[in-house]
Amino acid sequence: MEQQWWKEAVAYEIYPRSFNDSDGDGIGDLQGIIEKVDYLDKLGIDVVWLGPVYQSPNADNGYDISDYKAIMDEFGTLDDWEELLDELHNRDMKLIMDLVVNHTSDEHQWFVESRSAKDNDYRDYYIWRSGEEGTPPNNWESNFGGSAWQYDEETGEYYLHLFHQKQPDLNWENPDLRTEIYEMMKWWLDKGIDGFRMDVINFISKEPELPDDKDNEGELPTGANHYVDGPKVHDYLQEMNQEVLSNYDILTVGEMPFVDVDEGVKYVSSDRDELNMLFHFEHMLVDTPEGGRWSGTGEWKLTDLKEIITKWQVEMQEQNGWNSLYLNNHDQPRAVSRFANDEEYRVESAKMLATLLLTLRGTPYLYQGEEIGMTNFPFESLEQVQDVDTLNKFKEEKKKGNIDNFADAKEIIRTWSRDNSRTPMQWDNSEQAGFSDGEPWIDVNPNYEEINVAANLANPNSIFHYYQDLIDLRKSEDVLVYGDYRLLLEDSQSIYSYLRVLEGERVLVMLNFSADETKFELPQDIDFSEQELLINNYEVRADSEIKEIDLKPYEARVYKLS
Ligand code: TEU
Repeated sequence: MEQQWWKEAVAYEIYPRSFNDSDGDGIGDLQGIIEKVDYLDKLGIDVVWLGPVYQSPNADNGYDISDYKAIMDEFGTLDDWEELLDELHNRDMKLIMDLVVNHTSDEHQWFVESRSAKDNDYRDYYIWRSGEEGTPPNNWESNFGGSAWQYDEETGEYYLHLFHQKQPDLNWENPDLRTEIYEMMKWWLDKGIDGFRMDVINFISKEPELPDDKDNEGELPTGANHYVDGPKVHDYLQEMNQEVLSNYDILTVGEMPFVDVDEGVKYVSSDRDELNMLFHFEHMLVDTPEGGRWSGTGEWKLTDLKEIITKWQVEMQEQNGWNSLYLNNHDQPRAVSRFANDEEYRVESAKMLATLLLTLRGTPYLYQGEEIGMTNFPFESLEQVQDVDTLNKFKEEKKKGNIDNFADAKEIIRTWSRDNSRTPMQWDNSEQAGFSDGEPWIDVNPNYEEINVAANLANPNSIFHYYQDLIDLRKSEDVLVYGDYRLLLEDSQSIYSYLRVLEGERVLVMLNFSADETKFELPQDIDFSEQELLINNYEVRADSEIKEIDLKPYEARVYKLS
């Protein structure tokens, strides 16, 4: 297995709007991030993935970009950004930027031109189709609900938007557009950034006929079959690699909703020269009801989660690919609320999930607040919801007559809203959790007095310190980076256990996903004469042997076997 810095790195996602506000306007900003660089260094982070900070009217919090080469006013200036890059590099940390090139804002100059006339030079930068007002060109649905088409009176045609109507999709068939994007990427790379996280990059190639979707599956938005991993996506990424990526020593990670493992390995197999790794969503669908997120709250089985993770672990290792690992991000509920226990066993179970994240094969990505066990938000009214996805779908469901008011949607919003992970980072127990001296753009979680960074730093047994120890451990044990993964106890509904194996070195991981004490029985064929406890989330107990142990609720242990 080829060694690469990006395989050994631990990454941390910052959602800039919610991280730290330095100027009291209630919105996180670049100077706010700079204030916290030492904090990230202390945690042991190697790579910061910075959510979009480009100029944007914020229909989707920066994922609608109106100028790729300017910084959003609310976040600061290009000088602030340069300072952040320097501060990270001075501490041997790297910076990867969000690259959002499936769509732009409708306020981007290209789109302003494009919509102005059918014969405008930029017309073909976007996807226009003729149609009578009221009958969209096909039945595709936006990922945020409603039709994926917006009628534009100026020229009497429709444009495609797979997300918000203020996010028109770019037409990657157009070579001039591709050249402009590559040029923009080089502009940032030449400033010294260390890579890109590529937003919905597996959506950029649409089937050119844009056919109606006749066999839509429940969880996918209608139309997805005709643009997820579309016909030319690998050609485009190989071209991008050739033109741009291969000229730099960088980390590239593609965000790829709905990708499956067979397609997934194609994007990242080392001999195909596309990307280094990808974010798939299969484990994010494990608890999604058949009819999609708005049809219910999430039930899931550990055996399903293990099956999904195992499939990706094994395929990537067999096909020369590399995984990225994550349990939450700015679009997902908080991991501890979703996959563990955010009440009685919040601390123990957050540590247990951390153990999973840091001992699987792949590059781990923490999401801000995960390292202190931040939880979902207890929404009480629609006024507390800021997320355009939630608000749009609420409107659509109401139109369909499925819901009437907030109370009908409360449990769904509490379970799924993207805002769960977008509430301000909880720095201390002062007002607004130390996030801002002003009124935050989104409410602070009321549990900030208990759950915050200051309290975590003061307590040697905190979740923060456990992450710190795990990150150190991962860096000191090659087997945790490069070792093969082998699942144990496949059928257990409460225990997730696996081995990592590298040239005779073996690490054994045991994770109790249940709130009950659970018996762990080591399979007979695993022989060893000695074991060394590397890390665990309860007080160390003097167990005479590990062939059979009663694991406490959410207990996690990692052993080295010899
Ligand atoms: O996300 C793509 C995407 O499909 C998710 O937003 C999806 O809605 C979510 O996982 C719920 O299932 C990316 C960005 O991460 C997101 O913030 C943007 O809104 C979206 O693209 C459009 O740029």
